[in-house]
Amino acid sequence: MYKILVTGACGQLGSVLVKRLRSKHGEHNVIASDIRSKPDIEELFIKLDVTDSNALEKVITKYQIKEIYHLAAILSAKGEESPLKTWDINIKSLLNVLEVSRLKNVKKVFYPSSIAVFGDHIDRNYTSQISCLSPKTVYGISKVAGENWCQYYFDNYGLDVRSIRYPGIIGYQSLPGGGTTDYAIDIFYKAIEGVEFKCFLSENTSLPMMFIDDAIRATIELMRAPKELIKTRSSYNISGISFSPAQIVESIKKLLPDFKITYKPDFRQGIAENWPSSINDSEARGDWGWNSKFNLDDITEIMIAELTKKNKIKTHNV
Ligand code: AKB
Repeated sequence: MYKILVTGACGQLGSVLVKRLRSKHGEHNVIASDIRSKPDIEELFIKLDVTDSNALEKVITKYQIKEIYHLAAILSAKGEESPLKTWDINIKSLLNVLEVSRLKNVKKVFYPSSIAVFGDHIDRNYTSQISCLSPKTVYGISKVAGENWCQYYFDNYGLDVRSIRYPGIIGYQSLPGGGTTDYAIDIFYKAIEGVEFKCFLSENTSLPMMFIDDAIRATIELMRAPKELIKTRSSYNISGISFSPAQIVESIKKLLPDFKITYKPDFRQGIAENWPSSINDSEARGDWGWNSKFNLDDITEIMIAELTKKNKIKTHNV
């Protein structure tokens, strides 16, 4: 088995993906890296700044890395606080990964894109893979450029780069990390604490979302699909479910009837209004067999159960 490197391994996707890859490929074949350090993935963990190409090259050479999941990035809402830094980090790190992969004979690279690539010139309902990409955030601009760079490295150097446009991802394993869709995680923390949730989106703003298990499975299925099935080398649309704050509240209230929410839209409302409300993922379904499994009530049930468990452990340890 060859060695795999995950960058941004302490993030929402990374922390779960590392565990899943290790259970599939063996503890010692998956090297987790991040610019931060986090105790629960200390095993084979490297502190790595991917914008430093020499440091990246050393890791790839030392561990003979043959596959990279490049997850390190600054997300949409956080990115708007410092646009130039976001562009610099998101693009520099990707170009380092692509170039070092080309030079060091890395076999496969995974690049996470996002629904943030879409902007105001789309049909927001059931948005197609091939749509006008006119993003309004620096995060979205960096993802469009990133997709094009992936296509370029595939076309010109034959680098086997694969990518997914993730919707908002909902998981209980880590705290929200600066995204516009992160309200749909934060809301569960408030619900189990019995605290009123102040929502930064308005009640009927529907966005594409996905449970973390589906997102991880999509990533692994895409990376394991035979090469000849991968027809899109920029990035694949994938769809899970779509819901608005009002709909998630309705779902939470089935289990926690006293839950309360107030709406105070801020700049993130503007970001959400430029994103699709639902996604057409027929290319991913047709090419490599993508199919999501979790609906909103499934997600609510799991989130409430898991966060309640975590909260009890926290309270017990205080
Ligand atoms: C964000 O909200 O920025 C991310 C994303 C949709 O890429 N969750």
